[in-house]
Amino acid sequence: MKVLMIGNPGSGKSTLLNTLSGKKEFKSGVSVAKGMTYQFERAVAVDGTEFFDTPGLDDVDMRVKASKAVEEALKQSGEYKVFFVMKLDSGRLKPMDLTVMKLVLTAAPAIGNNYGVIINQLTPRVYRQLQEPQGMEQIMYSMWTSVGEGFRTPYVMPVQLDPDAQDVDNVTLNPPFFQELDKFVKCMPPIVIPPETVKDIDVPSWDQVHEMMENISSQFKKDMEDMKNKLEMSTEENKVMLGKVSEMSKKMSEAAAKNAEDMAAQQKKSEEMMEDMKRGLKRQLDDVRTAAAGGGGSGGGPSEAAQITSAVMNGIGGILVAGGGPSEGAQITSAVMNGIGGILVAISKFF
Ligand SMILES: Nc1nc2c(ncn2[C@@H]2O[C@H](COP(=O)(O)OP(=O)(O)OP(=O)(O)O)[C@@H](O)[C@H]2O)c(=O)[nH]1
Ligand SMILES: [Mg+2]
Repeated sequence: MKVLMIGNPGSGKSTLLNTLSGKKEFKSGVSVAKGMTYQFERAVAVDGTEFFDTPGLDDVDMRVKASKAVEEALKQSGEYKVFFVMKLDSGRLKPMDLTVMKLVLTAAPAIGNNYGVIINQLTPRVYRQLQEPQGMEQIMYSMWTSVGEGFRTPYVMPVQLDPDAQDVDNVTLNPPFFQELDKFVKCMPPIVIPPETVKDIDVPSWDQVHEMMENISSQFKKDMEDMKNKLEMSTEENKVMLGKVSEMSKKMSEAAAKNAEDMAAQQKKSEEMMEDMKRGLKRQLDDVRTAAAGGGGSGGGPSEAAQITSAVMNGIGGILVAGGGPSEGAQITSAVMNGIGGILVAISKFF
């Protein structure tokens, strides 16, 4: 089994291979302007796995030499696990890394979409973002759009930056930073690359492909920003609508409370008027009774009957004006219909 790492200078290929192989056979470290690895190199682990390191292609002077080294690594025949190693720039894939992917995949069609992508040296914040489905989806979508049909891999692995490895030569990563990667490399399905199917990497078209990748990346960035703006706009509209609804329901509950208050005040007023009226009627009834008792021997003349009628009629008027309870009003009205005697009975019952 051959584990091959391809990618631009400084992406961390040699460091990862040293860590995975358990041997510090690949020279890794800081190299200003030039790549650290400048030719195809190999190391064999104790279990027989061969680890292939290649130079970064993003080095103008070295590009032709580096592409020959990658072709050589791809032509070793047998089973391969191919990985592209890259870092992000402000959370986004770099056109330079996508250019390398596109050129190498085109030169080795046997790989198709059976390769892995290691997004290396991620800051804790971006690493966390890529743990979210949405974060990883964005990376995958941008990558798939760039490499095109037939080259869209589902095997993408984010790896967090190991602070102890920063700018250190020939270092290996601490276990928490490569354990997941180790599993990822082991689980990657192998493919066979027949050497005769490997073509020359089209280095002369580098600038053209790179320009294409830049256009795709900036279009993707613009699409993402548009989407974000639309989302923010609809959130803003929702906020305005929600504000209106809560304002309306506040007004409605205020009106309902006021209505209840008015009704309670009205009720209280009616009760007070009813009480007044009862007291007035009682007084008049007492007057009638006193007048009736005073007329005793004569048996009551027409003037007494007139007095009683007028007292009762005043009572009824009082009730009608006060708008008292309908049952009481009805009792009195029907009593009037039945004559003065009836009125007296009804009024007596009323108290
Ligand atoms: N902090 C941190 N630094 C890393 C990590 N991986 C690599 N580095 C550092 O990055 C620098 C470059 O790493 P290399 O492994 O030499 O990169 P490369 O891809 O082999 O580079 P070339 O051989 O030039 O193509 C070194 O200083 C490493 O210590 C990591 O996970 N965390
Ligand atoms: Mg290297």
